[in-house]
Amino acid sequence: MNDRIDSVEVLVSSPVRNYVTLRLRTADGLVGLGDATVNGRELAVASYLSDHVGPLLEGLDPGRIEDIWQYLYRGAYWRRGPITMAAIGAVDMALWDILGRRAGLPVYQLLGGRVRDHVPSYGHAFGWEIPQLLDAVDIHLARGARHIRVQSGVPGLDKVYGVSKDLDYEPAGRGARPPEERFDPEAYVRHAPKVLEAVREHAGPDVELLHDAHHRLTPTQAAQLGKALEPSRLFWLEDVTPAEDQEALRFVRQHTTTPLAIGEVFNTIWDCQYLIENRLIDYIRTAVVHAGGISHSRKIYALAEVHGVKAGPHGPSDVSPIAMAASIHMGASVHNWGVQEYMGYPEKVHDAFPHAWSYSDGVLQPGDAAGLGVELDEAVLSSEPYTTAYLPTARRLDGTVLDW
Ligand code: EZ4
Ligand code: CO
Repeated sequence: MNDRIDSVEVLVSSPVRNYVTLRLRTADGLVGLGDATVNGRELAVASYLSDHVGPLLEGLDPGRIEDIWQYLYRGAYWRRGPITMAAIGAVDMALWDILGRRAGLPVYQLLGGRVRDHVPSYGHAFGWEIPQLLDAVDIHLARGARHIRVQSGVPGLDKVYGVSKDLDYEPAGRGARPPEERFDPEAYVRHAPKVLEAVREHAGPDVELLHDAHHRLTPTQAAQLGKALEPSRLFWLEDVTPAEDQEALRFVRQHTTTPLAIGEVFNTIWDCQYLIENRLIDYIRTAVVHAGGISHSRKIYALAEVHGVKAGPHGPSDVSPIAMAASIHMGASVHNWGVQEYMGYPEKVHDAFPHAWSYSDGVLQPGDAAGLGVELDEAVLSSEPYTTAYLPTARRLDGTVLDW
């Protein structure tokens, strides 16, 4: 018996970006934190938690982590999907946090202990023009990074995913409607190989290069791009096609040896199963927050391990430092780990979520604090109120909606 959950709080806050945070307390005074942020749908998951999940949790034994997961997942008729799974994910993270604090051990220790000295990560280098991009790559290299994601502009376009004309890149815009962008996949497919070739030439053979196509291509375009990028030897090419049509990846795979990564919008092991079992991808990108927390992510990684697929979790700045902590603890203890995306956070976000995990020289460390090792500074957290913010909507040059 591990006491009882006696308080469930959902905090919606906006230190630069919008975050949904779950805080559980036990009757004997322990606190557990979970991240439930779903970018652009924050209030939906906050309602799911406070209206539907919170009342179920009160009085339960927080040590029954797997049982509570099954209760919230199988016990509800309507299930799967990003809102449900982020809510369950937040509860699961908070329960592992409580267990760690109760035991006086970091979560990675509860997961079986370290299997590596540090957790490899990659950051984002971008430049609208190639010379700016090469300067950005140099900054990452000087920091000691071994993995770098590179994104650039496309001639003739004003806005392109992953890059801006100034040095700041923040995809989500405040306002009642998403900002709109015009995109030309054909021009992008023609241009991207030149960009990656210039980066490879500049950075030399040793560094690992990653690139994100953000669900914008047809299967044929994706295959052509993968082939054209082979001389640049990518670590991975991410999200080449919209993930619903999983058979498309088989076609892409038949035509290129460029490694493929996908899954940042997947929510359950069943979303990943076909691609993993058929070995159609090299890296599975589910984020611990959006795929049901630590308990469920472990199962996804275990399925991946059997099929030679590695973890490469999503880690933009809208995955809060709590979910980042959970991911780093998994990265320290999961054998088939590839690399953790680490976009980084504005200073205010680090201040709002003081954390034991750390980043330096291109790698992450979980730290040795008990639990997930993240606290809340509520004054900073609530210093900016939530306002609606959305990732952009993309349209083709003729106005047809394109996948963001
Ligand atoms: O577009 O952060 O790999 N990273 C990404 C991100 C996403 C947004 C959505 O959460 O694709 O930049
Ligand atoms: Co991505």
